[in-house]
Amino acid sequence: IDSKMSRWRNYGFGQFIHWGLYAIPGGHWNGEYYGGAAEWIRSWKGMPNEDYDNLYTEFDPVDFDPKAWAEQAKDMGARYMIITTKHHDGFCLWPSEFTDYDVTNAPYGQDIIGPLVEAYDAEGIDVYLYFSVMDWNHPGYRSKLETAEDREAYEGFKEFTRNQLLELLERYPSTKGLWFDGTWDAAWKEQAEFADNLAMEMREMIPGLIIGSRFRPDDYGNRHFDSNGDLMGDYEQGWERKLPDTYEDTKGNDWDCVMTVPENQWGYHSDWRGHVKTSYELIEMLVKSVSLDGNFVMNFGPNGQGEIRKEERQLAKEIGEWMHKNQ
Ligand code: JFZ
Repeated sequence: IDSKMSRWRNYGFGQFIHWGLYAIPGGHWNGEYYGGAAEWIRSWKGMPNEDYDNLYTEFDPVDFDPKAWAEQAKDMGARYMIITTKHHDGFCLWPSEFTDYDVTNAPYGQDIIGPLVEAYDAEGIDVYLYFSVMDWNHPGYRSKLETAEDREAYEGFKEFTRNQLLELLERYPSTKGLWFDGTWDAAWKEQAEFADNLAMEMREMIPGLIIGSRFRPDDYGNRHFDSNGDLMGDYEQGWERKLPDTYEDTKGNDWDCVMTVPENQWGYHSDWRGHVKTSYELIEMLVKSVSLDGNFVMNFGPNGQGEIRKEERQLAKEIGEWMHKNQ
């Protein structure tokens, strides 16, 4: 057992944070309610892309308090945190040299990721970067490669993806791991060799870097294992809003389960409908995850002002009390 995975195995509990431009509309546009996941509102036909793509001009989270977030995570008992550096919309929460679509061009005008990393590092909570390969903002991005032109454009997009990932690791060298997303497209499935080389480069930059199984392309729905049945990454990212039933289901691999508080919202939605999980339900899932040698990761979706909603703060408090009582 290598030491980096013994670090992973000691987490048990983690915090996910989905934060980006989608927090501003919070699941509504022009008074209309959008019932899909709030962070997917750009793909909703009720919201014109131009409107979404201009939301960055309103990104000014004056209440963002990284120290308070990190203290809350510490009190809750989280040992690692995953932050959306860039979701599918392509908006970057760090100043990226490779696009203008980032925090520096928003009214807020400052890096979000750096202060978060610093605050969580100070609390002794490991930081993982969420990164969506799929990028709705990049002109070279394609879901499929159908023409010679597509292929050429996509080469530029691959270079951009590589640049951004290396940039993130260079800027935030205390990063412990990566949580990948948006790798299900046909175009990415052809990039196995590129992904392998890039993974090697990233591991050279940060020895011990823990990379999730969603980076390496494979068939959607079963993208975690290669043809020999081996896991394509350091841990399996397949347990999303669901838990394995038995240890056999985990195939003995390292894994994490990422979980929303309401039914399907990751980003901030101002109107949660349907069942909202209680602290008891979340604790039960945490205990089950740990009993099956996995990590349980609870999601938070701060609002457009940078505030964590009171429902989530209350759950964090209740889970924290249980953690302290039982440690
Ligand atoms: C993805 C994102 O589309 C979503 O917005 C959120 O960030 C979530 C954590 O990840 O959604 C997925 C990705 C993969 C599966 C399900 C939802 N899957 O493999 O079942």
